[in-house]
Amino acid sequence: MSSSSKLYQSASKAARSLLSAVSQAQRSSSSSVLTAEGRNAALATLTNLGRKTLPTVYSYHKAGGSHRHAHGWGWLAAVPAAVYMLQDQEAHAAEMERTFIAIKPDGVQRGLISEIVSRFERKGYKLVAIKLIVPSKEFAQKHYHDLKDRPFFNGLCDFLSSGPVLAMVWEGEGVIKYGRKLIGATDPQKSEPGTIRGDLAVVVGRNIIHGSDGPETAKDEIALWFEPKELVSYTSNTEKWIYGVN
Ligand code: DAT
Ligand code: MG
Repeated sequence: MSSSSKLYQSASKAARSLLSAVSQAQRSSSSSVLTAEGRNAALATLTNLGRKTLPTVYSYHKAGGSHRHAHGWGWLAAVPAAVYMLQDQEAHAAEMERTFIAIKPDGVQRGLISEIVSRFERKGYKLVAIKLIVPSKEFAQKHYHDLKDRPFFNGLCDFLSSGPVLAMVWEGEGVIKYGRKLIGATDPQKSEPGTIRGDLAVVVGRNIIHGSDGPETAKDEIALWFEPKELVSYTSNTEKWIYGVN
């Protein structure tokens, strides 16, 4: 198990025990259910997790520090929020990867941009870069350099540089491999129905979309098509509903 998975699990466990302590306390009208000692232990758990991995939670706790010694149950209101923030951070602790996806000139001309983008969006992946460009033939040759000895290489590069290409970077857990599943087999005659090529393309020479085939190519292709400043890192509000461990 990777260290981030371990962190992920220990954060989950801490979040769950906090939630159960809180709901137990909320079920009882007596304020003695969760003692000051227990409360401080719970907050210490959050703080320790925060120090290690969860800066948002830590600063949240620090910002709310004045409530620590307050009497009553006011501080409890902060706990579920902190737990959700913890879960937010958990999502980030998971290993996110990025892949390069491009809608080729045939897909753009056929008006399939929104259809294809929506399949990645609906799955739960996050768009972190996008632009419409007409690549030069030299650029297309760089992109497809692995195929330079294939008989179709020249025609393929002519085609890729024949019109606008929608270049994108998508982020998510397992997005490189699963993105290829969404796309389907290279030859649309063999792509399964339900995949992008299976549903929307007929022949290999017009298979409408490109997707990186592994972590190394993903890295190289993102670097070829985008400058680092064009990649936008942000937190999506839906992440806590897309990632989580129960
Ligand atoms: P993929 O695009 O699924 O990663 P690939 O990297 O093997 O497939 O090939 C790149 C593109 O080259 C592919 O999308 C379409 C074209 N191509 C592949 N095999 C071909 C063939 N046998 N005849 C014509 N074009 C082909
Ligand atoms: Mg390929």
